[in-house]
Amino acid sequence: MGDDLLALLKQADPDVSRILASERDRQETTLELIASENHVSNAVMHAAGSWMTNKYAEGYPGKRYYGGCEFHDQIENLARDRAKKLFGCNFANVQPHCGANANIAAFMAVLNPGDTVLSLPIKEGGHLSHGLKVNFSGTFYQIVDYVLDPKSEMLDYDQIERLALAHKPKLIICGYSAYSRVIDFARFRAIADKVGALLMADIAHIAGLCATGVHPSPFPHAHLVTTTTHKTLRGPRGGLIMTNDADIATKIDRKVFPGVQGGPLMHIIAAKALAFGEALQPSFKTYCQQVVKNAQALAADLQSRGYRLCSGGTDNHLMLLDLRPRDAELTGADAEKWLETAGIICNKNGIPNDPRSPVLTSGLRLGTPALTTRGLGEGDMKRVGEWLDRVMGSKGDAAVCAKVREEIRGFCKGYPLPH
Ligand code: DSN
Repeated sequence: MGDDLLALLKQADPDVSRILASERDRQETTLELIASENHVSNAVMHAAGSWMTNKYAEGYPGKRYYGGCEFHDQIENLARDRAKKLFGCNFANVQPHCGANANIAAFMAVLNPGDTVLSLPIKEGGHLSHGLKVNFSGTFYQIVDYVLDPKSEMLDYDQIERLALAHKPKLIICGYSAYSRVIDFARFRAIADKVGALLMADIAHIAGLCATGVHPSPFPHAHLVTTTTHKTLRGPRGGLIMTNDADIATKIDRKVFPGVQGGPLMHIIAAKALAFGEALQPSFKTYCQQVVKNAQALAADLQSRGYRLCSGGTDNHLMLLDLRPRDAELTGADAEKWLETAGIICNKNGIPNDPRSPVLTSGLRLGTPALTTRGLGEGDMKRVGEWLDRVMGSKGDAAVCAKVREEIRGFCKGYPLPH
């Protein structure tokens, strides 16, 4: 689609076309290691840019506030049915514009302002919508933090249970943005049941892995499951909420619309339907398995070069590097900047108990979903590890970055974006 689209845009608007062409070139010639990003198929991209963008469809299939919604009902029903099949649950709302909106609607469906929520804070690998003070969650709800075990840097279920017993939260949240280990959803549910809390699993990062059995499913354990659709699930940018509880389902529908949003993005819902269809194919399971194999290969390579991985490794698509043992002076901010110059895109990330501020950090988060989509395998991870180490080891030396940039540009020619 790329060339056709750019030719059309060039005629319509050279300024927009120039910027989009540059972005395509950036994606094509760099290595995308941001754990929350991916490259969608051309079919998903087309669906997201389709006629469905022209229509208001406030409401739900069969109950819209606008005429002309026959095919919008069909596409939303298809997306809902496929989401249910993919995750093995009874209900799906495919309208949230993003993961944060899904979480707002989920909170509003089951909580009253002031209710207590037990969650992992962002500085330990949680998400801002799970209770950060300046976010809606930290503003309107009473947040109690659990933290990772300081030694193992893994979830400490005994501590979570103690906190749950002490604070009697109405909601317990699991599911994270920078946690590389398996989540024991059954154990979380047992803790929730002990204190009469609801369990919400935000599986945004691991959704593809959960859908394919590469990570255990949050069902039947979680009362509510929220996710984005664009990370390991490899769909368009968007959100999704699921449950098996009919009462919670009714509340979720009311809170997504009209509680939080107006008109749904029907073009994105069409693209979600398409992506869910792709994820139901056997090849998607193979893809997700390869994502994890690649992450483990990259993790092992970096460890062999003297980098410390938080928790000592990875079970999923991401890893969190503690840069300090390799270079006490190196910050995540510097590493992110130097690596971008060299054609490796990633993000600085705080590590548990990070002494540095969130704008500097001592860590780097790396993920393999996008590289795996392009076809890189475990053998390629050595190469990626070597480039990472050369750039960081040189402290961002301009000549080293320029050399690595050229090598990566050449390497990327062998791994084109989905077409
Ligand atoms: N901002 C996302 C991430 O990068 O993990 C989470 O929503």
